[in-house]
Amino acid sequence: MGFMDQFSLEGKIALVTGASYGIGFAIASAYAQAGATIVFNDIKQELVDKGLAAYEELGIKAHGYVCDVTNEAAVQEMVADIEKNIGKINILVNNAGIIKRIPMHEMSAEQFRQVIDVDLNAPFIVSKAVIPSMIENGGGKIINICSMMSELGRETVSAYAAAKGGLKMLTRNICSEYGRYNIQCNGIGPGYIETPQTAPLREPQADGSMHPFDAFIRAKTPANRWLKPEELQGPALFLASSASDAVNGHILYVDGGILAYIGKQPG
Ligand code: NAP
Ligand code: GCO
Repeated sequence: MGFMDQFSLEGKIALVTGASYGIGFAIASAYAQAGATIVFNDIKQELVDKGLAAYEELGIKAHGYVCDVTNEAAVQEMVADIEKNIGKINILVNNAGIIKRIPMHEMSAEQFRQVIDVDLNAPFIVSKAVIPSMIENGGGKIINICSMMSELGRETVSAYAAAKGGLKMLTRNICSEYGRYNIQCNGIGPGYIETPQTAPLREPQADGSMHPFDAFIRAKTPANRWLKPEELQGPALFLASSASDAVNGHILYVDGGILAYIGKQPG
């Protein structure tokens, strides 16, 4: 086996949740290029179809499922179908996520719960569904998509920060409970990435001006720019491959240095 073979995903089956587009799509596409069979889900058939077409455009024959990751019965049914018709899942990326930017004192308990449900409860549900087969299979890789908000707070994202902080600890607990079965569970903590989720903070406003957050985050990022989904592909491949078999319970921040930086001096 050559040195670089440790980064190969040949023969592996990867489930990436919420991967019709955005970060999940970028990660799944990288895994396909490394040899993995790609399975993804989305809530709506039209988005699954759109995702299948987008993968096809890259020459990737992906498998798509309509499944709401917060629905445990639906997740268990999806995983059973994958295992029956495609094979046991070797790699799980808990990527599906939502955010609601609302001042906490104006946020309803239902809105708070919705964010926790997708961003924290769902990674538990999907991980629980795939772990038994990973144990039978002699091991596996679980990668949770965390956030700057796993470490930092900011106005209007209380539910999201609570969920992503919890997801950091869920990552460490899966590592602690299942490391003995050769299951490595790590997180990726992206910085600020150009996807539909951050479009409201990044794109020109109705009056043509830029959202003040755009200048703010550029000043907080040493590279002075937003990052691209493709910049997560290398770190995600590392954590999915045998190159990271001795890495467990780690959150790999891919943030252009935000967490290390006090921020650009004004003026
Ligand atoms: P995005 O563009 O909003 O995509 C999120 C994906 O998750 C969509 O495909 C969405 O499907 C899917 N999804 C949402 N709820 C779901 C559910 N209940 N069941 C199944 N799929 C569901 O987000 P993104 O920027 O690619 O982010 C992906 C992950 O990275 C999220 O966990 C996010 O918190 C995290 N993250 C993002 C950034 C960033 O700067 N963009 C930074 C750090 C972490 P629908 O379109 O059908 O809703
Ligand atoms: C926000 C952004 C962030 C990013 C990401 C940062 O409103 O602050 O949406 O939360 O999505 O999580 O790592």
